[in-house]
Amino acid sequence: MVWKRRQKKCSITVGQKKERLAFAKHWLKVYEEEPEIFWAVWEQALFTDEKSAPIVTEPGPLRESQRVIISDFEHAITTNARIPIPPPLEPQLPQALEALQTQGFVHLTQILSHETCDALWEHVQDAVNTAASGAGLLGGAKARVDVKLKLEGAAKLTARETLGTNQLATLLLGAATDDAYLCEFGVLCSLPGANRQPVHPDTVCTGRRAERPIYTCFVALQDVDVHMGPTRLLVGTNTPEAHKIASNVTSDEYASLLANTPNVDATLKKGHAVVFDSRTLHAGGANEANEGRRRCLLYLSAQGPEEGCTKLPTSPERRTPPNAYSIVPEYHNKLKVREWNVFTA
Ligand SMILES: O=C(O)CCC(=O)C(=O)O
Repeated sequence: MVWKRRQKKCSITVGQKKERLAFAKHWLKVYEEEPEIFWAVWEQALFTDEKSAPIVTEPGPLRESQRVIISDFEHAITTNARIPIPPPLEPQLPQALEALQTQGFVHLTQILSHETCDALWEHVQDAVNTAASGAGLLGGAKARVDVKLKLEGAAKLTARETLGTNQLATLLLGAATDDAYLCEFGVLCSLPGANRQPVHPDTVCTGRRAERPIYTCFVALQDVDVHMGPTRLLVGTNTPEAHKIASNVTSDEYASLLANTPNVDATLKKGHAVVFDSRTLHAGGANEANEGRRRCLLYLSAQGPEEGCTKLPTSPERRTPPNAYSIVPEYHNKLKVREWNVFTA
């Protein structure tokens, strides 16, 4: 295979076949700094006849193969700006709230005991395995499963231990409003072979004063190592400026945001957690087919109603589908976080 480029024009010749490719400037940087990734991505593009895949725009119904191309590029470029995850904090500390507000996420120390992590896994494993066999695959994505939880058995105990005993509610209420609802509650699993996700926020960031982000806590139900595709979070991107840039994934400005924004991988210990502002750019990583292991995260999210409202809307203002809140529908707008003591009793 021969690859030639003159300024921004590029061609690849494979045997007798010559292909012209169009690409944004940042691909030169990927080629120079991460040639293996460059080739892997472009070979795929060439042989699947998706020559324009790396310049596909978001939002839109991306095919899984296109998502993989975008995600691989984003992974390569963000890897250069990776920093170690900060030491974990206790949720009730003012520093934890400050980190969440200024950096868009915070790393939390043990908020679920090993025993409860194991009990929750026992509780959900049949549902996860059933979903993994087809029906519950998340957004059609390979090997990612989402199971919403009812407040019963080990799931109820989990909510009580995190929110109450270990004071996660203090942090969620401090970040959201005092009348915030528990708006998402379930278990997310990525299995070996799961693809990397494109970098995304969970909700929009317009800068409107009334805007209310969702604060999501991911608790690791087992240790998460680099082979299992930890969540990658881009520091301080919960801003309208970052969102404006990120809404044009093909631009050089977006590539430069990815290359220059420090990011962390949430390699969590069992029972430890990250809480993030839904506007923070992030992505679940690839769970490696050979060295990966099942990565299960409990998620609990809180959101306050907009100013002047007492309830949440029927679906959150997301930038990409699916739009629904990840909670059993009968709980929507019913569970106030500050009343954790009642609904987990
Ligand atoms: O898999 C993860 O760590 C992140 C999941 C996520 O961001 C999502 O499903 O929107």
